[in-house]
Amino acid sequence: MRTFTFISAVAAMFVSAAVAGAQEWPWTPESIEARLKEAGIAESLPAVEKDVDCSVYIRKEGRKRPQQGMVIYGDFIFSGEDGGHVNIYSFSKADGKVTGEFELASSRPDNHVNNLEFGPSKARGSKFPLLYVSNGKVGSEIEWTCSVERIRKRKGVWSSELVQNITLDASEWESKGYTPIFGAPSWLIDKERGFLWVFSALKRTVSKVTSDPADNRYVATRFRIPSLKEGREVTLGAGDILEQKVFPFDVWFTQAGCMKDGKIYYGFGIGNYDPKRPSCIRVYDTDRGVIEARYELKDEIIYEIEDIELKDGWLWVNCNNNPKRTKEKPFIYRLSLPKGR
Ligand SMILES: [Ca+2]
Ligand SMILES: [Ca+2]
Repeated sequence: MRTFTFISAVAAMFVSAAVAGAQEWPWTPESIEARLKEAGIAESLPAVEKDVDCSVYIRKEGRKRPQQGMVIYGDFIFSGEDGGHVNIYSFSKADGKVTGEFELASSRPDNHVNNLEFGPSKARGSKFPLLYVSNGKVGSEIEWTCSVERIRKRKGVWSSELVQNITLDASEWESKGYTPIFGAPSWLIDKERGFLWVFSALKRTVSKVTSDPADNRYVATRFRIPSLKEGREVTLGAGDILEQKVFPFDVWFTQAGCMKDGKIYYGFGIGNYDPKRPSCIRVYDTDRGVIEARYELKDEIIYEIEDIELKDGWLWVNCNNNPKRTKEKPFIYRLSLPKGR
């Protein structure tokens, strides 16, 4: 088992290296914006956020695999890793010490755990809300499935139980008049309004597929949050779409994020591994259908943004780094919200 996990980890590193290294990405943030202006689809882009307050909040210990989705509930930071391991940290102590850990019920080598989200309220039989796990691994047989899990802590032992799979069926979106998505749905919970959103792109965001950023779009699609009474396996298709909003493709390399009251806070880029694909955050206003704020964070966030939480009036940005390139432990940054709110 240990050998198998090790081989998977090595394989995952090669895949990451192939994605980050071999592929020549010809666009910079500036040239993408210039191209969108030329194509007449940059009218609604707001100015880049200035004077951001950004600092390292936690240096996380206990890393086993690449850092991915993160959620915070009360004083508990749940930080997911590729494959399905979750480390728990104290938000108030901010000392980076692992206070607990468990494997997701959906843990498997091709579960990238790209985005973690909590449901709107505490789950029955748990001190925590239901956990919504986005896979995010293109080509995986579970790429289109969100695993819904119930976390338990009993006598100091953490565990997680699978209570539902939500699978997206996008086959009829286009024929029903919606903008289709290429795959890798990122599942977001709008806790304030009680909806489940799927964030993805029209085309896969690699240079082979998106040779021209003017041809791609980011797509946010709203659904109900399926009740557990709907069963263990739920499929959401075109007939379940409540609303869809389509945004300009002005930034590359989707990671993950969170929602609050109709707004999507989403991270992009691979940090300083490639100056053409630096750390960026966008805030999408799904009511108005516009990008509300743009952060360009190449100097502030040097590592790869993985997930974002909004808590106590700040954004908390979970990052991954490459242990071969730095001795630093992976960071969680504290970042100021957009101004003018
Ligand atoms: Ca990621
Ligand atoms: Ca998230």
